[in-house]
Amino acid sequence: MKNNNLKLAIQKNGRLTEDAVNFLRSSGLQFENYKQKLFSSCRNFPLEIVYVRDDDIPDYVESGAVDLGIVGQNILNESNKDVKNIINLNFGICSLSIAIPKNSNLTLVKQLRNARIFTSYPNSTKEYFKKKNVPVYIMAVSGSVEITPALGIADAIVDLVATGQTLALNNLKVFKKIYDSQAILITGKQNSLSMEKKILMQELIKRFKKLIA
Ligand code: PRT
Ligand code: ZN
Repeated sequence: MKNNNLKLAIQKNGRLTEDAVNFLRSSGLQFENYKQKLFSSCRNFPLEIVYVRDDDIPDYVESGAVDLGIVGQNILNESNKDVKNIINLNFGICSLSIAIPKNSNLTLVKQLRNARIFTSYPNSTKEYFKKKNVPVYIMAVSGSVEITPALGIADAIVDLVATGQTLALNNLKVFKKIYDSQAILITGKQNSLSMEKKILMQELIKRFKKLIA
């Protein structure tokens, strides 16, 4: 990896990987097959593309380990890092939503008072219920949140929803949306960037904005 090149982090292996790679290629960047590598160097721009877990991207951008990142808005909302959203990328579209059993007839958020809520997004969930002034018990789990109501341990869950198929398969339905999300391009403070890198960064962002427009 060339140290004076810009660095952009994308998800290594997941839902955003293919769309992120396609987006970068559509913007004219040329780089080789990413599958077996931890980074690729662009052939036609002084840029290294770095492949990491999506959860780590805000941290790497905030600390300046990389200059740019592509990540779900949801990850950023949950992690509260000091980074800037530069462009909405129009892929990875989903929402963070509260879901309840299909046969439930709840209609108001306040009816969830003292409910047990399982989620992989404890911070977003806590903030939402605090704003609504409804006390709930929030339990954080790292995956398969949809199973917890069937296990009898959760009254509701908070999870990402795209098509709603996963909820339906688990006899759940959306109750309320907490926020919409999509993939975004983020940068850090850029204070310590050289003038040369700042110019390159502006050039790249201009290219990306043109593609989105
Ligand atoms: O390994 P790594 O940590 O990098 O990946 P990950 O497993 O944490 O994330 P991954 O690949 O599942 O998702 C990456 C990003 O894609 C998320 O952070 C979101 O920004 C975005 N995204 C878009 C989604 C979905 N749509 C989505 N539907 N992420 C997850 N889901 C899951 C959801 O959690 C639920 O289990 O898909 C299921 C619901 O989908 P539907 O279509 O049945 O409603
Ligand atoms: Zn992740």
